Amino acid sequence: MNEQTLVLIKPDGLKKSLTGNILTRLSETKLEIAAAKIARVSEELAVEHYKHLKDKPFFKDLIKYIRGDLHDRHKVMAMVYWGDGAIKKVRELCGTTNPEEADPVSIRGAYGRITTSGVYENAIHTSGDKEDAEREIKLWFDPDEIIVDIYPTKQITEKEAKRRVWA
Ligand code: DAT
Ligand code: MG
Repeated sequence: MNEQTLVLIKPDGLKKSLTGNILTRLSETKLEIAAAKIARVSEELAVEHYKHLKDKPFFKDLIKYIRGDLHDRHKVMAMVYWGDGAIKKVRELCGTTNPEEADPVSIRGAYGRITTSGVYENAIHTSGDKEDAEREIKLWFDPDEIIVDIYPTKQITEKEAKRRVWA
C-alpha cells in the first residue's frame, strides 16, 4: 500500500557531507521523493517535532542538536518519501535509534555516534508509524510543497496576507 514518511537529514549529516551518501542509500528503497527542501529549525518546530520526548532528561540537548547548535549547521534537509510500505522500508534502512546498537550497515549504524555527553547523533530522522508520519509531514510541509496528494486539503482565502517575492 502506498504511504508516505518524513525523512530529515539532521545537522550532523549535513556537517559531515553525508547528504549524497544518505540519498544513495535511500534510493535502494525505490520509493519516490515527493517533497524536498532545506529548512531552518525554529525552537517551536523542534519542540513540536519531539514533543513526545519532552520529559526525557536529554530533551534540551536533543532540541539543540536538531536545531544545529552542536554542529554550526542551522538547517536540516527535509523530505517526504512516498510509495509501497514507505515507513517500514525507510525505517529499516535507517536502523535503530541508538546508533551504537544499530546494524553497522544501516544508515545510523554507519554514520551515527553517541557523544561523551550522551547525545545520540544518528544523522537521520524518519517517521515511526502512520500517525507520526501524518503529524510530522503536516508540521514540516505545506500541501503545495508535496507533489502527491497525500492528505485532504481545503482552500482558504487569506486577506492582506504578506509574502516575500523577488525584488
Ligand atoms: P527515532 O528517532 O528512532 O524515532 P525516538 O523518536 O524515540 O527515536 O527519539 C527521537 C530522537 O531522540 C532520536 O533520534 C535520538 C534521541 N534519543 C532517543 N532516545 C535517546 C536516549 N536514550 N539518549 C539520547 N538521545 C535519545
Ligand atoms: Mg521517533
